Amino acid sequence: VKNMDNLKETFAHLSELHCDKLHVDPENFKRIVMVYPHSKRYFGHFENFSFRAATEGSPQLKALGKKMMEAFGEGLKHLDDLDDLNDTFASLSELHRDKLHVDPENFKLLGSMIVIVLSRHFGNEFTPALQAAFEKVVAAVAAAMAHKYY
Ligand code: ZNH
Repeated sequence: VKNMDNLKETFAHLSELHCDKLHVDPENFKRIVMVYPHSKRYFGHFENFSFRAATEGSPQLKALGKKMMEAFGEGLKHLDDLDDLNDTFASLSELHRDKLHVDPENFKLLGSMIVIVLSRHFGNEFTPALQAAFEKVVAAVAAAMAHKYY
C-alpha cells in the first residue's frame, strides 16, 4: 500500500461490492500449515499437534483461525487511515513479536492464503479488480501486524 488514497479507494471498491466483511472460513487457516510446513513450529505447544492433525482439523488451530479472522475483520473497520490501522494492531503486533516470536514474513503468507480462500469463495466473480483490492487489504493488515517489529 503506497498511500492512503489508494487504500480509501480500495475500501470504497470493496464496500461497493458488498464484501466489507471477509467471509473466510477460519478452518482454512490450516492451509498455512499445510502449504508452509515451517509455520508448524509456532503451534508445537498445541496438544497432539502434528501435520496430520492440522490437515484433519485441529480444534486448537480452528479456534486460533477464528480469533485471527475476527481480529482481521476488526482491522477492516480502520482501513481508511493507516495510523489508525497500525494502532488497531499495535498490541497484537507486540504480542507476536515478544511472546509468540512469529516471523513477520508469515503475515504476508497468511495474506496470500486469505486471498486464495476468497478466490474459491467468489468463484467467477473473483475478478482481477477484486483480487487487486483484496491484495491491498491483506498487505495493509500484514504491514500493521509487522509495524512494531521495526
Ligand atoms: Zn496470530 C494468537 C491474530 C497471524 C501465530 N493471533 C493470536 C491471537 C490473535 C491473533 C487475535 C489470540 C491472542 C490472544 O488470545 O490474546 N494473528 C492474528 C492476526 C494475524 C495473525 C490478525 C494476521 C493478520 N499468527 C499469525 C500467523 C501466525 C500466528 C501468520 C503463525 C504462522 N497467533 C499465532 C500463535 C498464537 C496466535 C502461535 C497463540 C495461539 C495459542 O493459543 O497459543
